[in-house]
Amino acid sequence: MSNIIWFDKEGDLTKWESQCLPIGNGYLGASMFGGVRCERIVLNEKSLWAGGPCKNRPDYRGGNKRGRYKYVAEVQKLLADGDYENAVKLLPELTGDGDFGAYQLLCDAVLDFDLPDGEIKDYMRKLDLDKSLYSCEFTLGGVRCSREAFASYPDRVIAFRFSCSEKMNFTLKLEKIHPSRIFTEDDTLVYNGTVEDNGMRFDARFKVITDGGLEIFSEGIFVRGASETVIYFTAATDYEMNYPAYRSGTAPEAVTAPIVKSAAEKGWEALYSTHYADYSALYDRVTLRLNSDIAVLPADKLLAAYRGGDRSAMNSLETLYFQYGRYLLISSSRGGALPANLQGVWNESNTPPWCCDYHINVNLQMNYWGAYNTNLAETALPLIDFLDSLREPGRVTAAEYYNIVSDENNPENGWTAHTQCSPFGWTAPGWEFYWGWSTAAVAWLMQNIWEYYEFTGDKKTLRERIFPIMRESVRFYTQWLRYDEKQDRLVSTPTYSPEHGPVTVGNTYEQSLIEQLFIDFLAASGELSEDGELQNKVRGMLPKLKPYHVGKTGLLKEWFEEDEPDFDHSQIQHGHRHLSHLMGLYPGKRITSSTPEVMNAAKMSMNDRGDESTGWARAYRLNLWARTGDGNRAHKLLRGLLGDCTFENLWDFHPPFQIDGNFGGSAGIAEMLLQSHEGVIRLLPAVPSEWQSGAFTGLRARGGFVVGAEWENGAVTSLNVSSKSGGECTVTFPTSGGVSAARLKIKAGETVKIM
Ligand code: FUC
Repeated sequence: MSNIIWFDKEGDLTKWESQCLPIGNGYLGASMFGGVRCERIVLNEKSLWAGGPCKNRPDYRGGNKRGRYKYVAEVQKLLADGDYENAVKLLPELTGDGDFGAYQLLCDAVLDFDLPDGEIKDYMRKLDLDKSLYSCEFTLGGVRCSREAFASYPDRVIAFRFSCSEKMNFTLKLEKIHPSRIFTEDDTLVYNGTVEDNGMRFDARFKVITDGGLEIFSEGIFVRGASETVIYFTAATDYEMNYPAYRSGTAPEAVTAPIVKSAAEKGWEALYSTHYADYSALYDRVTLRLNSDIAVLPADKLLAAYRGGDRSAMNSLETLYFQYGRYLLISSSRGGALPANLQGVWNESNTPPWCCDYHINVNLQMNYWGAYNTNLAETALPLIDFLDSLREPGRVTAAEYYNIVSDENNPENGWTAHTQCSPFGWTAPGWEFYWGWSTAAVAWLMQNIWEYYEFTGDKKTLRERIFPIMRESVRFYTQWLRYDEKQDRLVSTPTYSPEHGPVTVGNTYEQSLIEQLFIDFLAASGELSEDGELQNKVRGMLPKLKPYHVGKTGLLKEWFEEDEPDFDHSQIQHGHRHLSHLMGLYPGKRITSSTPEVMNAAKMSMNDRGDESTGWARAYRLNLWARTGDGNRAHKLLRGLLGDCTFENLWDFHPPFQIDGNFGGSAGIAEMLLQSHEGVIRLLPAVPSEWQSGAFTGLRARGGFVVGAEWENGAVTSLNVSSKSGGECTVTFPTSGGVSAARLKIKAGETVKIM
């Protein structure tokens, strides 16, 4: 089955987040509407940011205020003494300040086509996920027009092709531009400028190869009498992921000019085949079929049919959404570039929601949940690089807010970051405590990078890239934890469960994330045969974290103090979108079938939170229910995510558009089909009754195993497991008579067919 998002009508050029179709190569993004006479292409370069260090901001310090640890100590003392009122008064001191900046739009390219009058016929615009190719075709006044575009990672270029059965004219004009010079060099339109806020330099080039005439005017080009025009577009900035200056010192035009030149030399066909080879090497690893009947409908009608409960629309949309998440990840997260931000790489504004940043109290983590189980581990490399780049600025934050100091005698002594991060090493808390303080956010992110190793077995990357980041984070937490007499635990304090409830000591969110980090760190140390003082310290601290407690109500406690008489229950929101006390169930591995009491409390907590929420929060619930093994409930969440939180172009909304829900949804579908967090590979652990039959290939399990299976009436009918590097595993799978298990020994490069 082909995976195509298509429409039989033009998109509304004013409704970007719901109508556009996106392409991207990790560095660059373009989104198109399929406008017939007028088309708008929103263009992005992922490092184009306002904020950060610059001439006008010589004292930029990543948001860090000085000497905050004194207030932190005071707050800790007051909380330990039970003086909540005075502790809270000091919280405004535990914040960061300064210009955070924001992800910027590069510009809009607006195209006006000189077309005959008449009715638009045979219109179709589509994003073909299998081919990673956008196209739009129609007939107007007897003229057939075709427009295509793709974004190539290997050639770092976006190519647009405009063809017509008759010779036609069009203009291309750049709008919503930054301070710049727009000029031409031969057949190339150059848009060269700076971001006003910080002087970041950028250069964008449109090299125009046409069989018609080409004229240049001040903000654009005029193409006359052409039946085919190809535009090779690229852009670059002088940003570099390098503390403290964050500038490369290289003129961006030195990057862009050779790119468009060689792209044009290569030409459309050869560029596309390089692009397709690169893309399909990732994308084609996984296929999915749910049941057999499918609906072939434009995306808006498919969504409507899905909402109406149409079975074939369900099969089609769920597989499409699954692959769309993978497409979006490949298109927005590739090695060498920044990781996928709140909107991947796509952005139409200079003041986007939440600055279109790197939010780490759920969003950035969720962006990468599908990277491993949907077999796209390479897309997580930008995340590893980014976290590595936060270590140096994160040491300043560790020193100023936590008094954990790195110096010559004690280098790499601990780094941290809070709710929001920028490409300029903003690691300080936000400018308001109640959303901005999140000491355990980094511990959470450490799961994302440890899993890279769990799923790939790539020891070199573990040793050289991942372990140093984890180890320094572990150093931070081992110095941060305090013994609390009242609780008889080692605690993080003060803690604030993301955007919910009162400020407390050792809440479940922080305790459970630090516990998981310590466990993963010991596992990583074991893999690398590293053992020493730090590992001993961690072993000693681990049992004293005691994160999970079941409250009087039977729910898993989000706050340790919940049952105390003076606990302020009025601050609890039962339907809150965050599920911060359930980290141990997903993405963590501490609440499992072997901890039935806590599992039960977790389920009660999930019921208490309810199923209705914002986009990402539904995707989160979907993954959690998948982990409990309740396929029907997971499916209910998936239906809610698709039915209530998805735009026509299948982008997730919070609202507004936020890409984490797409990624979390895709990861959740994989989690319903295959799980491997309990030491065995479990097939169809949470398959709903709606998925009677189906098949998948290429899903990945921990240990680097790749699994393909088919099922009928919930029973596996065909199953194979392969491994690149070889290994042993146990696989369990439902059969018509119950659950079977197989112990496998797989040689490197071998595929074992179990049935
Ligand atoms: C977190 C969430 C919000 C939003 C923001 C970008 O802080 O609580 O809902 O998704 O990130």
